[in-house]
Formats: sequence, C-alpha cells, structure tokens
Amino acid sequence: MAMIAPSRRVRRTPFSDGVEAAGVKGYTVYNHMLLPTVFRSIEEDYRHLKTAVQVWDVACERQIELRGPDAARLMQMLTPRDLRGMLPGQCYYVPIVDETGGMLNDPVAVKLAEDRWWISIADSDLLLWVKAIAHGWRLDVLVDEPDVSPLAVQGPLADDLMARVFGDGVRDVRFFRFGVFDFQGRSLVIARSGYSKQGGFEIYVEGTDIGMPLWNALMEAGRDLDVRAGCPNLVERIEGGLLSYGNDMTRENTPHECGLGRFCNTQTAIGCVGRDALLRVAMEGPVRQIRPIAIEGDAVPICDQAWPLMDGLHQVGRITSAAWSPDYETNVAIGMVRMTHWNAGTELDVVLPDGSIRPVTVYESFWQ
Ligand code: THG
Repeated sequence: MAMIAPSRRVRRTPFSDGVEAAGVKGYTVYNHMLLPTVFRSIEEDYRHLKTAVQVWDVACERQIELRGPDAARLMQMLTPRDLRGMLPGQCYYVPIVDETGGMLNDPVAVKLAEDRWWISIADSDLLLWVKAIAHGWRLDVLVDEPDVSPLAVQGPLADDLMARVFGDGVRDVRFFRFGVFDFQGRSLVIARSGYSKQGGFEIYVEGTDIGMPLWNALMEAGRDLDVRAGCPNLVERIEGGLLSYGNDMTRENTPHECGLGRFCNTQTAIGCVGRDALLRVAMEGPVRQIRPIAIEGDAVPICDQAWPLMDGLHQVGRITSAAWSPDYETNVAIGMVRMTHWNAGTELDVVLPDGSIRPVTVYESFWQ
C-alpha cells in the first residue's frame, strides 16, 4: 500500500518520536491520529507480546471528558450498561448506541469522580454525539477532548516492568480498576486494562511533555526483560475475541448482535438513548451474531472488506477480521453469522477477494 501522507489532520502523539526511533513499519489512522500496526512483523510482534512485555502508543484511544454536576446523568444517557453500582476508581467497557440501538462506539468509561469521567473511545467521532446530547438536554456539564494520551504496557512481564517504574503498589491494581501513581512529580492515572489478552496496564498521560521521558523510562527499566515497542496485534486480538469498531461492528449492529448483550442492562439503565429499541431486541434476541470462525488452508490476505459466508448459493454472514495464527496453526477470524447457521461446528464457505473459496467452521468460543 502507498504511504499515509502526514498532515495536521493526521495527528502525531506524545510518543511518536519513540515509535519512529523503534522502527515502526506500518501505521493506521484511528480517531484522526497515528496508530502503529507493525514493528518487526505481525508474527514476530505476536510472539514477543505473548512472551515478554511491550509498550504501546495508544494515544489514539482519545478521551472524552465529562465534567460537572450532570456528568453521571449524561454518562448513563450514553450507555445501556447500568452504571449505578460503579464507583470512582473503576473502569467499565460500555456499548454506546444511537436511538435505534445501533452501535456508535465501544469505549472504556473511566470514573474519576462522581462529577468527572473519561470515555476512552474507539474509532468514531463520538465527541460530536456527546456534545449534541449535552446541549440538546441543556445539561450542566462540560464536554471536551482533553490532552490525555494512553500508553499501554502489555504482556506477561507487564507487572514486573511497571513495578520497576512505579513501585510495587502498581501490582495491587485490580482488573478494570485504576490507581494514581507518581512519575517525576506528576500524578498519573494507571488502570489494569488494555487491548490484549496478555494482561497489562494503561497509563493515561496528561499533556505532551512527559510523553517521551515516560517512554524512555519504561524502555530503560525493561532492558533485561526484552521490552520492545509494540502495538495492538491483529492475530492476538482475534484469538482473544476483542472486537474492533468499524471492522467487526458498525452502526448497523446492535450490542446483542456483537455479543455485548452482557454489558447491557436495558431494563435498569433508565434514561439511556436507544432504550426502547434495545428492550425490543433484548426481548426478541438477535437474528445474527458475532462468532469465532476458523478458515482452512494457508494464510489468508488482510481482510479490508467483508468476505461473504456462504451456505451453497446463500449468503448467511460475513467475515470482518481474519489472520493466520501461528499458535493454533489455522486462520482465526471474527464474523457475523445468521442464527440459522451460528451453532458451533457449522461448516460454511468463505469467498476470498480473489474469488477463491475456503471451507470454514463456526466455533463455540474464542481461542483464549
Ligand atoms: N483501552 C482503552 N480505550 C480503548 C480501548 C482499550 N478505546 C478503544 C478500544 N480499546 C475500545 N474497545 C475495547 C474493546 C475491548 C476491551 C476494551 C475496549 C476489553 N474487553 C475485555 C474483554 O472483552 O475481554 C474486557 C471487558 C470486560 O470484562 O469488562 O478490554 O483497550 N482505555
């Protein structure tokens, strides 16, 4: 593919200098910002992520800050997940839907205080929707995008690396909770979360000035752990069933179709946009749903358009993400499959972009 032309619209991050010095080989654009996709090779990055520790520039996980007396009310209007039991210090994975129940984003909500939240968004312009709702309902809340850039530390050695830089206290942070830790006299929110199944943390870096000092401190502290620059890994995230907004789901899908029904409490999420539509889909159940799928044969190409899933001459779904898995020695994939064909063990065909046809099998659960 041709290069991405740099410009002011394609924003750099506080860590871009470190990413480039580490030899980044590919970028995508996510929330109008650079997101690395590969350093050595997808497969070498994958093996390293699963055995060591990586530092990821995920500044493109932009924050929407809600601040003011109506912040909690606005947050509950945005998601069908019931937030009443959520305490400051917690993070929740929250579907965000429009008035028809269509997915607008699948961010992580970070509750800093009753009247202060961050919404750590996936790749869609959610700020516009949130601002419009706050304005339309005349809510007493400020909505904007603060200068906050997450830096993820992911992999089995993440705890050891983080303890060297932030102290042993960081080991006690529980999954989807955060604590506040000092770095060079600055307080940083650090959560145990991240877009991999290997474990690790996300550091919410406020401002640009400590970006490279923090990047360098992690790289130096982890030299004997073989720490490397990394990035969300296509193979690992498909194996783990981590969904990608814009790829595996769009506004055309309900949370239930995405397998995110477990994050919806539509009965009790009073006031949320899309409640009526979701009450209906929760009652009736979805007629298609995300499934893990294995594709036979050797490595498939990159899935940059939906691949039709066929039962004979009838299309019964589509594959939206796929990659060769070295560990499972098959192509792992994520697809949306019609109810009539979604049972585990169902055998179908997929049509690849070159017109060739491969047998596929619908799986029960993701690979890890
Ligand atoms: N971390 C933060 N912001 C993000 C992402 C992230 N914004 C963009 C994108 N990733 C949003 N999408 C996801 C998708 C999956 C998860 C988090 C954000 C995730 N899911 C876990 C799972 O499915 O196993 C846990 C969900 C749970 O049990 O609550 O972590 O990664 N800051």
